[in-house]
Amino acid sequence: MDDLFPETRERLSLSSGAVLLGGFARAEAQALLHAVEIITQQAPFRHYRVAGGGRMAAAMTACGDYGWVSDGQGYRYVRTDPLTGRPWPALPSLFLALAGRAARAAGYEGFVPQCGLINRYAPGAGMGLHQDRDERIMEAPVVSVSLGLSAFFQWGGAQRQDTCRKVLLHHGDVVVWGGPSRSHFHGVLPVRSAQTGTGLECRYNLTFRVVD
Ligand SMILES: O=C(O)CCC(=O)C(=O)O
Repeated sequence: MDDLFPETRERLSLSSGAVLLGGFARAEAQALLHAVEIITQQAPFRHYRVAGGGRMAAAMTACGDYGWVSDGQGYRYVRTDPLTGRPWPALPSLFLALAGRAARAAGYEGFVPQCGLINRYAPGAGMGLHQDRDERIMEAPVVSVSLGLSAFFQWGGAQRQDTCRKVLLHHGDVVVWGGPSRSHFHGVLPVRSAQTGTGLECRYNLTFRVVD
């Protein structure tokens, strides 16, 4: 099934340890977007290069003690923004509180992220199937918040060739994955434009992570 009726999306298990919390962040979406705007004044969006030389379709930035970067030296977390030479902007308390609440709702107590990665997807941009494995601590979950345009999230298994489930993520949805699902493959299909509702012309995704 590609999409789900609202009443079944409030808490939808994707696999053991992974759950969609439909609309969990909707009430605070405007405040989250405002925080993103302030962060990106200090650490602007940029397109990283990936292994092989291509450009990532999603523009990225980060906040917190660490940001994820990709360059000629590979994929990794660093404490200083290579674009500005300054530390990443602090994680706003709003982000910390939401991440902790969402993790708890998904069954993960005591989640305190060190990093908030921010992806911006213009229409046509997506993210290929991948695992999140650059964090040195894999015990903590990843908390992922969707804002703006809707997009199909691909949720796979521990192996790249495992069958993927497609779930449409809307403005204010949160997905949490950890435990047995922490290394599952996932991706985002190219975002389509011309949607109504939020007035935003792109999709934002915030992921909160523990790095070390
Ligand atoms: O945009 C999303 O929903 C997922 C982002 C993602 O997979 C990542 O940042 O690793």
